[in-house]
Amino acid sequence: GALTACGSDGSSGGGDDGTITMGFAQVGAESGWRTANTKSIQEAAEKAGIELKFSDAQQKQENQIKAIRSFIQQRVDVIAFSPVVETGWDTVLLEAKRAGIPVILTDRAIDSEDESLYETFLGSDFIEEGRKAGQWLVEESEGESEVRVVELEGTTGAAPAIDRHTGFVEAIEGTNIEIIASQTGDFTRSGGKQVMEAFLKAHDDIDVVYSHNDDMGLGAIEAIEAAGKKPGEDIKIITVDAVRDGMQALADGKINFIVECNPLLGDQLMELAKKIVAGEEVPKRVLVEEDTFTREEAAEVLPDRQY
Ligand code: GZL
Repeated sequence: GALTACGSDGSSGGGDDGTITMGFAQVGAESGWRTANTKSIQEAAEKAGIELKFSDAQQKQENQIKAIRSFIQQRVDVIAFSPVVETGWDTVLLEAKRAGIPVILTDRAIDSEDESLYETFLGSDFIEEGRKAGQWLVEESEGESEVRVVELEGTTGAAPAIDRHTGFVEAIEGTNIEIIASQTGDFTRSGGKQVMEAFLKAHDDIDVVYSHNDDMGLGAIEAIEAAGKKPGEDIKIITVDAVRDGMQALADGKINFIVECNPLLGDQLMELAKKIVAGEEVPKRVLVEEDTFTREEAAEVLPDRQY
């Protein structure tokens, strides 16, 4: 393992003055959620007195792997990252393990069999988010003959995309709700707009859009309005995240229901990092608190919304 410097009080980890250095490999800047998540991490590091080395991978796995390798070279005290997709991490995480540098997963998970490759995973339960979205639609569709859903999926292979689909399908099982088309919009507004334009050309009987994040849902609104239909009325929209722009569209009646995915993980991340560097035990899985919002609830909370 690494020769972690020991401060005068015998505390392990951190530079010779005890300052902890964290390398953070972020997914990118693809959505309002991601921007809020980055801000939370940077502000929390500042507040916690942790020196942050931050990289933006523009949603490319090879850039995240390069960043992690560079953090290993720089001998940071702890590495944290949000894996853009679930697979392909074992090699580089083994390198971190051999270098004696602990790794924290934030936001998204990996599917590795080897749980020793990371100390903890701090993030949402995406399957539960998908269930909440599906359950709302089931209640909303009581008495309807048939409900046809098109699905705007997040980045292919990403934990939130895989799990939000799984949870939604589980919730609508055995009901009159049917997903007639699914396609990735890569979590971006432009991606959501392009896919929705294609869906509208291919299907003239769409009742609902289930979008894995607000940004793609906002893109879908543009496409629906361009097609002369009323989003939120002719075609209902359900999204996930609850960032400001999504909540405004919800308050305006263009989105019908939003499942919150809390991006403000910064403070919890820095506390976990301090414990890990100090050699303390931490839980393998740390969940974040999050809610759901209807139109009335959005109007209430919008003024105080941090993101
Ligand atoms: C979810 C996060 C997702 C958001 C998207 O925790 O990974 O990535 O839902 C973001 O907005 O792009």
